[in-house]
Amino acid sequence: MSTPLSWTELAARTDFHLDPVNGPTNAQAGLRLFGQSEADVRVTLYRDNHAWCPYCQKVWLWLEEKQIPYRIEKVTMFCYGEKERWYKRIVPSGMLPALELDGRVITESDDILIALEQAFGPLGLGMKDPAVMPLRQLERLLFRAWCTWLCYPSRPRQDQRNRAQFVSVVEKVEAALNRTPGPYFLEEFGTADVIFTPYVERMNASLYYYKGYSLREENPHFSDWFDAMESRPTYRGTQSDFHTHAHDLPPQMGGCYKNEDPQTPINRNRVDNGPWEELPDVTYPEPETSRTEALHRVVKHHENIIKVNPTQDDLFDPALRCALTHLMTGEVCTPPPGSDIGLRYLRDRISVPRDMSIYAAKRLKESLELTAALVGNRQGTPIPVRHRRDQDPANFAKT
Ligand SMILES: N[C@@H](CCC(=O)N[C@@H](CS)C(=O)NCC(=O)O)C(=O)O
Repeated sequence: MSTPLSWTELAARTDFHLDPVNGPTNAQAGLRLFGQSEADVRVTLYRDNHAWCPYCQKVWLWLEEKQIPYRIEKVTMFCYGEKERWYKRIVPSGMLPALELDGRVITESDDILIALEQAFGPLGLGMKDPAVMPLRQLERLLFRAWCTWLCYPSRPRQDQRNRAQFVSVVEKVEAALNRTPGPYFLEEFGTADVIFTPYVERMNASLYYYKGYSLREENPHFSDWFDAMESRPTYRGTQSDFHTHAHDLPPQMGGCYKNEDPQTPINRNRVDNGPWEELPDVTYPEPETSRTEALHRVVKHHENIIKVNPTQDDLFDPALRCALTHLMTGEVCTPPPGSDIGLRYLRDRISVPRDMSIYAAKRLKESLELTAALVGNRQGTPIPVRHRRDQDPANFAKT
């Protein structure tokens, strides 16, 4: 097949609809009501545009679990653009997250959760509960061991020592998870699980990509915990994928360094070039809507997607439609010669969950790559590691 479907024909092939305000957890919402009225809103969460900030994910997940009605104001992170002046008037440091509760501004994610608990009650056992406190300390210990391993260049022997140090803390976490009858950190799901979520998700992605180490696959209790988290629609709505984290972390962390483990290049190739289906970043069954979701999101934003792509518009437009035609019909559609770079540029910039959910992104990447490979093997412009200004939201319409 050489003629792709038109934008009108493509639009007709998706009936994907998600109610951002009252539907399941999603990254696009500006208001969350959980069936309540706007007059009930006492909270505004200030978080980053791209859902990359781990501390924001912590507060986001807590609000979703407790179904507290809230507004969301999205702010630019230093690594991908300029901080909004209006935000610096509220939070002069520009740091995220911040929360406004009954008109009072609170920063520092732990202080935010404590304030939310005071207003709305704890999620399971609270932040200062004697059972939760040691788990919060353990999370910080794991965080530090992860940073030491990931964020400094090291020779093989030092890398091995850093790995051993990290694994020794993981063993403590495995032991903590093993002490409870269920998959969570305490008998019931609660604050402790929320506290661990953002960085454990990022550890799973980054160590797989930079160190050839698969946290989720190598540790049975972590594996059960991830599976249990993925059974929660709240977590699924905030969940990212390996590719997004592998490339959003370097500028945020001040660098991520790969080691010389023979598994590392294999993992890196899988994350960057697929097949994405095989990655241990998700295990819940793929929803039937993954393709229609991906199509819906691209159709909605296609004008901007085409505008920011490095390939000429009149070349990239049909190439993108070829990939989407493949996504929806399974039929191979040859794009114009020279469009491989543009297709891979987009493949590398699908951000989960900002743009779409994890399975939708896998399906779209698969079709973009298969279509690009028909006309060439050139890679897109490399993803920068010191900043992500290629992701400046100023180039995109508000979702
Ligand atoms: N201790 C703070 C840490 C917050 C933090 O480090 N936020 C980062 C993003 S993850 C930030 O706002 N950096 C400024 C920026 O990237 O614009 C908390 O728990 O809230």
